[in-house]
Amino acid sequence: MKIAVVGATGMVGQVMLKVLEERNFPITELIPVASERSIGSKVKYKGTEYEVVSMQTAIDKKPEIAIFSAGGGTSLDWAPKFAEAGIFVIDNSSAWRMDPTKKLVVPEINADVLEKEDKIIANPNCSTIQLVMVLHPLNKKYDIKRVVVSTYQSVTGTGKAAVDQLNAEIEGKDADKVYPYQIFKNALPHCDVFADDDYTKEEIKLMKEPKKILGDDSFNLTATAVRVPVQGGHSESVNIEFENEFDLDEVKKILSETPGVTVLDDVKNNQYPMPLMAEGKDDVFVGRIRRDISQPKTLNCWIVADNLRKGAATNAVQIAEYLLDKKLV
Ligand code: A2P
Ligand code: 11C
Repeated sequence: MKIAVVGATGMVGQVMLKVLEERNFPITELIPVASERSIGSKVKYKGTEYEVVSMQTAIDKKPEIAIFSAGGGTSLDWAPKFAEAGIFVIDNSSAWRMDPTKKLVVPEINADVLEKEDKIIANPNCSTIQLVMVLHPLNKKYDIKRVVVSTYQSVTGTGKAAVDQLNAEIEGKDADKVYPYQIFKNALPHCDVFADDDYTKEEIKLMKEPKKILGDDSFNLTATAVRVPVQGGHSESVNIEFENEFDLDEVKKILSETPGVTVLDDVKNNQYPMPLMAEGKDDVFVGRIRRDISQPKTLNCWIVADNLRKGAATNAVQIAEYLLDKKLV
């Protein structure tokens, strides 16, 4: 299978190559793509160097699948051109997620919506993916009424330039600022740009995408997204109100039996998920699972995942694996 990785030089693109390699995805030809300024440079895959090519060259090589992680604008311009050439696009940007003609997929939850005709498939936002991995099994059992989520997001979610800003600030060097303020020793209640009603676009993604993935419009979500000086993954404090009563031990059992979710919840021994332990792992970790004592039928929990892996690259590669497995490609 010929695979193009669009944005191969970027933060997610690099992890994409690693995940494809680790999962031994059956690649006969790897086609790395980046912006014009990177054409001719090299990326490594399975110990071999591959030359970065242009978008058009990639289309001309006719890969079966192109995994895009090069920003929304690039996807809007180029994904339709790949699709017209018969190439499946798995797009990691926000460009197509809420388009009613496109599927928004977390394989453990709704891969079965995919059909041969779905040439552009949207990968959800990283903070959405880790959230729905926990919401989905609980929604099936107890029927969610409302979710309140506050995020603590890694700078890796913004890309390489943000990691450079944090590292430069740690070292006391002059940094090119990606954020409007210093991020080291700080917390910015500001992920992505401000949009409608004074919410950020990141918060809007968190409020809209879960309903589409779960295929359930009957519950509501509200979100506050915060950038913190962390690199290993995104964390989320989540308050979930159900329509039905739950049993706490049963909640833990359901989550521990959910593929792709690991329960880490032993407060007597200080065991709970953290970005440092989630970094480099594919699972979504959940802990601090407890009853909200302020109101009935309500649960609090803490969800952490490596935003570059399950939040981006791993989820996209799992979609590609599904297409292959079901012979859709
Ligand atoms: P480049 O390295 O040439 O800038 P990050 O989110 O870590 O900043 O990475 C963004 C990725 O998207 C990089 O690989 C970047 O390539 C790529 N990219 C940005 N703009 C384009 C574009 N117009 N066409 C193709 N790739 C792009
Ligand atoms: C962040 N969630 O951490 C973002 C990164 O819509 O795909 C991914 C943005 C997106 O800032």
